[in-house]
Amino acid sequence: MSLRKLAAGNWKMNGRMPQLAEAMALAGAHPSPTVDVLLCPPATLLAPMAQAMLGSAVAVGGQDCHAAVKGAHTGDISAEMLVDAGASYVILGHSERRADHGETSAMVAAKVQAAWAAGLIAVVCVGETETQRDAGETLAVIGAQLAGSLPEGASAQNTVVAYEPVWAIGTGRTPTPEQIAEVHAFLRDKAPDAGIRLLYGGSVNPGNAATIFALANVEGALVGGASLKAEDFGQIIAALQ
Ligand code: G2H
Repeated sequence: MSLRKLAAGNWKMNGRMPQLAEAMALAGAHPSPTVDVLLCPPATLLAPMAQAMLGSAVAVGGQDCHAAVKGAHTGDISAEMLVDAGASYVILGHSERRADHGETSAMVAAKVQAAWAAGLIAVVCVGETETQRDAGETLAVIGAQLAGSLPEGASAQNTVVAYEPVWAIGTGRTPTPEQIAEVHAFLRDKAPDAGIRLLYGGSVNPGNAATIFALANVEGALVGGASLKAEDFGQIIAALQ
């Protein structure tokens, strides 16, 4: 049985309390019988957003978690704390975490284990840099990231994989449909469970969403900038239906 498509909004380090109203408007305006909707706000908004979404079909998620259950890790947040706040998903291994915080695939795999243990669905990100693409290394890089970031036991129930080419993130540039299709076919082949949902992420907007979602093996999107506007994100959700 294939799972529903997933529209995931990654607010990154954007959004303060006033944006909650937008999120609530989104929950009310876009009930979708066929698409799972997920919002991943900054940690400060997680609990109030989860509270606001109670009774709606919109799930909330974290943007990272620590691999440990608890301890002396100043500034970090555990998977169980995300659950306490109302999260059901967590984004792990985003390229911004890999770049800004030196996260390796082994570190990501440890975080995925922690997320699963807490009952969270892990949204695991992979993607090549422009230099790697130009060198013809795209599939090798993505294959290594996937194998290194997913522990034994990854399934459609506990894992989502997002392909996010680093050079397409926040730049307004997107790969060609052929490039996305090639990577997603590769991910479908390499993913340990054929039911794992495969998202595309990187400058998804209302103008390009339909073309991307029409591609084989694209079962949703991880959306950054466009998820900050309820109207734009609503159009992206609509394009997935
Ligand atoms: C890629 C994406 C969200 P944006 O990072 O994960 O961001 O849509 O702004 O490129």
